[in-house]
Parts: sequence; structure tokens; C-alpha cells
Amino acid sequence: MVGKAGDDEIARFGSLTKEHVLLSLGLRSELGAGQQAPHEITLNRDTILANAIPGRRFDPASTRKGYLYVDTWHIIGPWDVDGRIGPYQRIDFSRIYPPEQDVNLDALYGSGKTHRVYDDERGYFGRDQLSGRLKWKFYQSPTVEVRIPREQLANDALYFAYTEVYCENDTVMNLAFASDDAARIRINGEIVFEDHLLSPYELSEEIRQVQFKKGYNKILVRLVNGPGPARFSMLLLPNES
Ligand SMILES: [Ca+2]
Repeated sequence: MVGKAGDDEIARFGSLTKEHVLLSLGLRSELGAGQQAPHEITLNRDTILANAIPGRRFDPASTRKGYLYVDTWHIIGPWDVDGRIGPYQRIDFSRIYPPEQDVNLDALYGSGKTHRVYDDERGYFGRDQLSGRLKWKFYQSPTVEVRIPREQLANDALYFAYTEVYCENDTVMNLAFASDDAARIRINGEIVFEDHLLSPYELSEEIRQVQFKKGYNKILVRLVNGPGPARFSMLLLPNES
């Protein structure tokens, strides 16, 4: 598939490929938000999945080169999504939930979903009751795709994921963000990625240049799932040098 990227981009990321869309568009969400049509990606997914390694500590002088992904997270949810859809059928992020005001990993919230319908598209599906009590759960992802764990998975649900990464120095890095479905990602409070649609997961949905400071950097992901699995990824791209 011929893409729009220049030759230098092709050299960096390999030949362009059509991303396999893991999300089943046949599943219905009660949120009614639009779903983006699949489109091309500019990263070679197979190469990345085969070679990316986990990390949470970044040193520009490190001899470790190549793709890095952030694998360790604290995840909380599911909350009910309030269902407000803004203009153009976009998920509305304007309602602020407690983790956006203060991340307290010891907090317990009684406001979670009390029932769920779920389908991870890998044979885990059904419906059941939940306690409605939510607390942060540690999760280490074995792959670039950080999937909401099965016991927390629900359709039409809201999650937060939190982690901290350590940088040896102030540094600017290129990050590829992706989400299934809608997401808002903050690094040290600044929004670095926002996807308001119930879009398919694509590894290079957005590539952004992000400023990291020396020391610990706080990363908060707000994720809204429509149907099916819920997942996101944050991939650090190798420097060109
Ligand atoms: Ca989904």
C-alpha cells in the first residue's frame, strides 16, 4: 500500500503497511459515537511488535536503541461513561473524574459500574454484576498494546491508567500514541494525545514530540471503551541519529 510518507520516513520505519484492524466494527456501542474508518499507518507494525522492548527509565546516552514501550501501569475502572456526545459525535471529556484532580493509588471509589457487558474478542465475553467499588490495580503488559485486564473489561466504560517514567535528563522524544477507543493522555498534566472517536486501534494513530523533564514524569491515560477490547499504547521511537 503506497502511503503519503516521504522516502526518509519509509527508511526509518520500513515499508508502509495496511494495519490489521483488530476492533470488530460489527459490535455495537450504546454510546452512539462515530467510528473512524480504518486508514493507513506509517509504522511497520510487525517490526515493532517483534522488536519493541519494555522500559520505564530513559537515558539518551544509553546504548539501548530502538523502540521502547511503557509496560507497567496502574489501572482503575470501569466507570460508567456519562454518555454525553459533543458536536460531531465526539466523546466529551469535559467531565472531570477524581484521578484527574489527584492520583491517589490507595484511593477507593464507590462510583464504579455495577454491571457490565464485555467481549475481548479473544473468547472472553458475557455479562455480570460488579461491586461498583474501584481501586487501582497494578498491571504489567506483555506487549506494546496495553489491554485493560479481563476482570476490568466492560463495554461503554471509562478507565484511567497511570505510570511514571524516569528520565536521566531533560529530553524531547517522539512518541506514537494509539487508543481503542477514545482517549486523552497527559504527561505532567499537559495533554499530548486526544482521540474523541470510537476509532480502531492503530499503533501510530498519532506521533508527537514530547518534552520530558529530568526525574520522574507523570503519565495519565483517560480511556473510554465503546465495544470490544479496550487498549492503548505509548511507543517511544528511536532517535534518528
Ligand atoms: Ca473497544
